[in-house]
Order: sequence, then C-alpha cells, then structure tokens
Amino acid sequence: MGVLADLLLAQPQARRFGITGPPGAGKSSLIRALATLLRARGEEVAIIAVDPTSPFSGGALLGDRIRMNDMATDPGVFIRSMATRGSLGGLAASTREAIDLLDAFGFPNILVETVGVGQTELEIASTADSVAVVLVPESGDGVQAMKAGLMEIADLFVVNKSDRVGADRMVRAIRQALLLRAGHGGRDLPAHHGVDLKGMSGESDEGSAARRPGAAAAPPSPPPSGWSIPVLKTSAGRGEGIDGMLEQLLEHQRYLEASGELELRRRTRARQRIQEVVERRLARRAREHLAAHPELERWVAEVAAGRSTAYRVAQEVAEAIA
Ligand SMILES: Nc1nc2c(ncn2[C@@H]2O[C@H](COP(=O)(O)OP(=O)(O)O)[C@@H](O)[C@H]2O)c(=O)[nH]1
Ligand SMILES: [Mg+2]
Repeated sequence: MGVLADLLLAQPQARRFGITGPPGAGKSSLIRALATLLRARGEEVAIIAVDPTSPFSGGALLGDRIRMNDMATDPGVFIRSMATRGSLGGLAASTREAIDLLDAFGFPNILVETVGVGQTELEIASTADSVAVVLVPESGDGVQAMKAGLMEIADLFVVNKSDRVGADRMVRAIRQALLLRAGHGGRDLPAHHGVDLKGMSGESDEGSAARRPGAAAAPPSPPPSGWSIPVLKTSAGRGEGIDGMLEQLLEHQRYLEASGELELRRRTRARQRIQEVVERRLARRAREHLAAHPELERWVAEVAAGRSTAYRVAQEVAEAIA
C-alpha cells in the first residue's frame, strides 16, 4: 500500500492511447503494429488488453514479419491482459490503476485495448487521452457507430481491413455522421446504453461481448472543438496506414498539450481517483465494522421482521465509523 502510494507520486508523463471498437475489428493487430513502430523509434511500450475475445498470446499475427513472440520477449514491451467478465464495477478502477502504475514506471507509451460494447468499456476507453475507434468496412453505416456511443469518445476513426471492399464507403459514412453531429451540436443524439456491436464486427464472434444495458454513468464528454476528428484507413494485415495512424495519435497528443486539454483531463482523472479511493476505503471500513459488530445478528433479525430498517442500521454504522 505504502509502496503503491509512493510510486504514484511520479508526475504523469505517458501518452495514453485507447484503441476501441467491436470484436474482431483488428484492434490487437493494430496495437501490435503501432507498438512495433514505436519500438523502431526506440520507445518503450506498455499494452493493456481489456479484451477477452482475442488474447495477445501465441501465433503469428502479421504473417511472418512480426510474431507475437518477438514482442513478448522484448523487454521494451510490457503486455498485460485484464480479465473482464464478472468484474464489472472494479474493472474500470483497476484498469485506471494499472495505467497509472505503468506511467509511474516510466513507460512513455501506454496502449489500452477495449471492446467498445458497453458503458464500462467506454469508460475505460475514455480514461485514455487519445482514443482511436476501430471499425471495419462491414461495420454498417456511421449512424450505427454514432448510436453506440463511439462518436462521443473518438478522437480518431480508423477503418481497418481496408484490404476488403467497402472501406471508402465506410470512411464517407463516418465523415458524414461526424458532420451531422457537428451540425446538431452533438447534444440531441440518442443516448447510448451499451448498444450491441456484434453485428458490426464483420467477424463471427463467439458471443463473448457482454451487453451492459442500463449501466448508468455520465456520458463521456464530446471531444474538444479545436480538434477535427480524422478518419483513416488501415490494413493491419498488410501493414498499411499504420504510420499514418501513429502520426495522427501523436498529433492529437500535441493538440491536447498545446490546448491545455491534457491538463484538464489529468485533473478529471485525479478527481475520479480521489473519489474511488475514498469510497473504497470507507466501504471496507463499513464492512469490517459491521462484520465484527456484536449487535449484527439482532439488527438482521429486526430488519427481517420489519421492526427496524436497513436505513436505521446504516445511520448507526455511518456515525460509528465517521
Ligand atoms: N483482412 C484483414 N484481416 C485483418 C486485418 N487486421 C486484422 N485482421 C484479422 O482479423 C482478426 C481479428 O483481429 P484482432 O486484431 O484479434 O481483432 P480485435 O478483436 O479487434 O483485437 C484476426 O484474424 C486478424 O488476423 C486487416 O487489416 N485485414
Ligand atoms: Mg483484441
């Protein structure tokens, strides 16, 4: 605990990139290609994959050129997969913590992969400073992406698998949707409630993307107005367009810094972290207090019998641990 607290005293320096989109869109492949480019520039890279559908282990992914094994044994690359299912509430918090730690360890680049299917994933994606939303030619029209809440968090759109037909049409559809949104001020668009993107992936996925209907959280704020969102084509499979994607991600980081937006985002994160840590600590104290309380069984019996209420008990416990 103390060690962790001290480590986190380091000033945040890392570029935090979020790569999100439907399962099978090629997020992992793109991250691998981006990481390879960054390594070629002599920069270290940390990768966090919050994606149960395509783990980073094993196999030749971009033909024979780049094998996952090369990356796994490169000390300049840190790869960590984070479990997702069954840890909904804690996932966003623990991912944020992992990112903060990697930053404190001195990784200049942190790439976070999430499946863009639900509120939690959107939340995680928006903890990155620059978010690339990855779609494929088969992802349906841009309006679908907009409904899914991806428009709100995208700093950059990437149409991957541009080696397939329909990539240009997809690019136009996204641009159109972006224009539409700009015209409407982005305010009166339908709210997103973990819209299922399975049909947008262009892959037959194994039914793994969990839906999160009804997840209530504040919608991520729209991107700042001084940045116009680029829409790029890539083919991770052929290694095309990756340098352009990296260039735009770096450009967005420069924009954030120059506009003061980076500082704002860091403050928002700091506020969130304070809230989280305080809540976690208080929750633990309440649990411990309650578990050891000599009156607990009596309270339980009284509430169960309708002679008292959970609110009364809570009042007493809250006062005791305050
Ligand atoms: N045709 C084509 N296939 C690709 C491309 N990029 C990735 N893939 C393939 O699409 C599948 C899913 O890729 P992956 O990176 O695991 O997607 P993720 O689920 O978004 O992380 C894999 O079989 C990849 O080899 C591409 O640019 N073109
Ligand atoms: Mg993946």
